[in-house]
Amino acid sequence: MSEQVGADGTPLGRWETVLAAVDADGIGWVTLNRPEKRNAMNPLLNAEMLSVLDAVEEAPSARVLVLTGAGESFSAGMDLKEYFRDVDAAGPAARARSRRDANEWQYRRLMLFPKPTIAMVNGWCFGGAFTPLVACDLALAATEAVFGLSEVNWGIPPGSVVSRALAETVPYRDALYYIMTGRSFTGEEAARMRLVNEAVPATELRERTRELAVHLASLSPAVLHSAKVGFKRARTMEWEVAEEYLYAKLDQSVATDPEGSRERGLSEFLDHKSFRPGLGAYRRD
Ligand code: ACO
Ligand code: V55
Repeated sequence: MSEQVGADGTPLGRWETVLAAVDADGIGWVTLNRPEKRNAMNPLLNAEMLSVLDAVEEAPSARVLVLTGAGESFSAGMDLKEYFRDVDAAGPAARARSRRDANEWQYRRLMLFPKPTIAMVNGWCFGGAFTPLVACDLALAATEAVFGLSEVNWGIPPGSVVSRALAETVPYRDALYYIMTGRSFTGEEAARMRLVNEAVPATELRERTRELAVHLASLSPAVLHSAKVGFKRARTMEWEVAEEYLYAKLDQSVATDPEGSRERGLSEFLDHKSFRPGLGAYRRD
């Protein structure tokens, strides 16, 4: 008998603070799940996310990762009680450990994650939540979602790589305006300044995200991986170095792609005339 796959899909494991499941479309939905605390990121969530990312990476059925939040929040940022106050009390070793776990999943693991990643900002998104938001390849938000660099409102400058992530995505004046005023802004404004690709009404967010994820899942995983890592790595390189690196990445992709995408694509266009690459991809199945 085949395994039941419900609307939310097959669970990838059990965690206290995160839900992770792969649905029938191959979408790995990762849902930060402390809705009663607005999905604030505490040390347990940060440690669990490392194991969740391993599970999504290792599941052959998961072709795209979507990161979102349970309830009315994407994430209210770092947990002010458990990540700051309680960790202060536990001493410097505990602080070093909890910073390491947070940064490890929020950008090191996520930024170059081998599968395409989409942040689906369903609601509140504050402070530390900007790091995984920017580390995801693409981002969609509810028009009504509320974002903010609220650090200055409660007494710290943005820490970790939050300001670095802002500098990567939004213009200088917008970044400093929100970092320095602590004022919040909506999903609509986030799309205007290109912090997210697009904002759609909350009622349409999941379907729009699914459509984008299904499209990414239709393309060759090996080619997409090389394309994303190539772009993210080459951003900070000199042109001459980028040329060497991107050619090396291209040749690596062609040499290791288990589907032989390049030869297949050339043949479908040149020999079979079955598709026009300018207007879409050939059918992989
Ligand atoms: N850390 C710890 N607990 C939090 C956090 C947080 N970041 N955010 C919300 N909570 C908790 C609240 O303490 C409250 O807990 P309780 O029910 O046990 O008292 C519960 O979540 C609900 O919070 P409310 O404030 O009642 O929820 P509301 O829906 O009215 O407001 C909002 C939501 C706007 C997100 C508000 O909770 C808030 O401002 N949170 C803090 C946002 C923030 O500034 N985060 C830190 C960014 S800086 C950084 O990440 C380093
Ligand atoms: C922030 C995030 C941190 C931290 C200190 O401003 C500040 C956000 C992810 O960890 O340790």
